[in-house]
Amino acid sequence: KLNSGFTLWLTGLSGAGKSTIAALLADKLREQGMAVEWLDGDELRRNLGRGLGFSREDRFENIRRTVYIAGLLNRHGVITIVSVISPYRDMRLYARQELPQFVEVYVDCPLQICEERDVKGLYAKARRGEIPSFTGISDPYEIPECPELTLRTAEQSSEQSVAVLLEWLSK
Ligand code: GGZ
Repeated sequence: KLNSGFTLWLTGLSGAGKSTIAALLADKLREQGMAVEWLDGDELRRNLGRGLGFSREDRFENIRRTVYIAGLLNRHGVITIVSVISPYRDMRLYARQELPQFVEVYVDCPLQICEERDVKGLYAKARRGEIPSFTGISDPYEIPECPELTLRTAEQSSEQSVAVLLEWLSK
C-alpha cells in the first residue's frame, strides 16, 4: 500500500486536530523517503477555492476540486494527505468513489473540546453569530459511519494519533 499513490482523508470538526496530525504524518512519511503532498482546507481555499463560501454547494465544490488534485497526485504515485472538514457523508462518498485508494480517517473530538480550545477564536465568533453556517454550531457535521480509522484527539496526543496511523498503514 505504501509504494503506490493513495489518499488519506482526514475529516472532522474545525479544531479537532486534522492539520496538526497531517503535518506530523507528512514529515514522518517523507523521512521514510516517500513522495507526499498535504492538501489542507485552509490553504486550498486560499488558492483553488477563492470565492467559495460555506454553503452546502460551495463546500461540495471545494471538495470536488480537492478530489481532482488528489487524483492527479495519486496517479503519479504521490501519497496525498487531505485535511478538510468535509462535513457531509455524500461528499466523502464522492471522494471514496473517485479516488483509486481512499483511506477515511475520522479525527474525532467532541465539539465542546474544540470549542474550549478555539485556537483561532472562530467558535466564539460563530456563537456570536458573526460566522454564519459554522460547522458544529449552525451547520451540520455528519459523523462518519465506517471510516477506516478513528483518532480520538481528546484522549491522545497528535504524536500518538500519528503513531496509530503509521501502524495502520504498515499493515
Ligand atoms: C466551518 C469554517 C467556516 C465555516 C471559516 N464552517 O479550522 P480552520 O477554520 O482553520 O479550518 C476551517 C476551514 C474549513 O474549510 P474546509 O475547506 O475544511 O471546509 S469544508 O470541507 O466544509 O469545505 C475553519 C474555516 O475554514 N472556516 N468559516 N462557516 N469552517
